[in-house]
Amino acid sequence: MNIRPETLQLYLVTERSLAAGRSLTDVVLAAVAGGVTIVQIREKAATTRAFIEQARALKTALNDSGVPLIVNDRVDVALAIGADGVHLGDDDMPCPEARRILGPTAIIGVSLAAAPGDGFADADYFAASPVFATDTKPDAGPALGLAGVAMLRRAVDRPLVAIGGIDQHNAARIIAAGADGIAVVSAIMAADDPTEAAAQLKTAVTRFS
Ligand code: TZP
Ligand code: MG
Repeated sequence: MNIRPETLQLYLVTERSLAAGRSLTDVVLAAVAGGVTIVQIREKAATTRAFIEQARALKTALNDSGVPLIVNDRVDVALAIGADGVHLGDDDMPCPEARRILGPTAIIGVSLAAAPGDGFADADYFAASPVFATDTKPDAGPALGLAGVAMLRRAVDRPLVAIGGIDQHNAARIIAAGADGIAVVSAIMAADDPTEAAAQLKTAVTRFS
């Protein structure tokens, strides 16, 4: 296992379109100052070249913080920039192939909507997705709810984070349901003050951890 549960406490997933004129790096660093513990760069529209440039810039910016950088979907981009790991969904490279390419120390995360079958032995953590419906990813599938988080907590023996529609008002309930942490996009990326938003989320998470 290449990640400790505490590292998942406050997981920021980026969305450039919500940065509202601010640079992605500035929003992410402000959020890290507020307590973000891990960052995933998610660039659904970027070309491969642009994704590599943006991921490399973010990795450099995060270097001093010690906060790990995970790449969404793309094992090749993660490998190219020496990211700490990759986050894989249903349509992405299967875990065993990702492990073979990235090596034994890379962090591999996998989104789950149901208990995993075979083929997930190489995953370091899982994400319950989506826990609630969200405008940020309208095609994310049916909401699992808190009962789904609790079910996955019982089903997996790895660190577990939850994503989808999480904000400062429901964050504590996610942890109470058994997740080690919360992953958010809009609650931080769209906040006027990402430092303050992250700090409030962190308080909600750690109160119940
Ligand atoms: N995967 C499942 S839901 C989601 C992703 C990337 C988006 C979560 O965004 P928000 O704004 O935190 O609801
Ligand atoms: Mg994906």
